Amino acid sequence: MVATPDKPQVEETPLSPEELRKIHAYWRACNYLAVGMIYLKDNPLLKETLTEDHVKNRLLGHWGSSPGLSFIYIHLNRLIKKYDLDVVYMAGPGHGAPGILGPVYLEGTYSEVYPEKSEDEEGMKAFFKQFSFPGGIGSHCTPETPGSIHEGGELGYSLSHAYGSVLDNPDLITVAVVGDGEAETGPLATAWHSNKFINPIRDGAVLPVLHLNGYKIANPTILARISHEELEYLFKGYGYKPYFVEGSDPDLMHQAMAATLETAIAEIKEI
Ligand SMILES: Cc1ncc(C[n+]2csc(CCOP(=O)(O)OP(=O)(O)O)c2C)c(N)n1
Repeated sequence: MVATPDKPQVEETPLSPEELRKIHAYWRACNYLAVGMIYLKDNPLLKETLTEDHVKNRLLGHWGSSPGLSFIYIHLNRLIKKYDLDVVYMAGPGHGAPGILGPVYLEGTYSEVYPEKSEDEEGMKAFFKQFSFPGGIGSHCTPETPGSIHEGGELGYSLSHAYGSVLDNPDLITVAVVGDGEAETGPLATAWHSNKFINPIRDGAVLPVLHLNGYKIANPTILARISHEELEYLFKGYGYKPYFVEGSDPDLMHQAMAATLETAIAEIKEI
């Protein structure tokens, strides 16, 4: 079946109304944190009227990448809990770090490692201000990110690192989120073939998620401009079974993502 925007390929709706409400709220909280990290150095809860003094002078970090990265993070967490999975998240669109740091802060890990970035107003202010700020952290997932083993600053290596992580690691699933801009680098374009080195018994599995948000920063990407049909055949040619999750209605997209990930994880487990 060909997927069209808002008409997902996998049509089940596995989320109960309560799960859907909670997942959507969690995602919106992540998006708030992403905007806060990119723009704010003060007034983190917007309790005061916003003034220029609250806003960073130099803005970095990709807003256009961040909601997608959090969206995938949250949906993976649901399945990690449901099936007790061992999963590594490899984030390719590196400047989308706010989309990773947001959920890492919300789940409590960030404050555990950096107690001064506590889960209250003061901690949130410090958490926002440090992002891409002199003396703080970079605008991509730097080694300071708790649990980070992939430096997102130089594009091209997320998929090779993902395949490397599952070698001789049969119970691991590494989800590599590849930016459509990153996909245009030589190392990434070649790395799709790493599936040829994987032994289904001895090694774990890599689940690549191509983040087709259409742009590499502000320029159009090739993979987002070719037809679904061409894209599907390209990835079948590389040896993958592609699924499309595409649209703009959040409720439909949460259900579509939940259903598609369930399908992909079930297929991996069967293998
Ligand atoms: C090897 C390399 N070349 C160029 C850059 C500069 N750069 C940073 S982000 C980016 C675009 C990335 O596009 P995409 O992967 O689609 O991420 P998104 O636009 O969604 O943030 C580029 C070209 C880089 N970081 N590394």
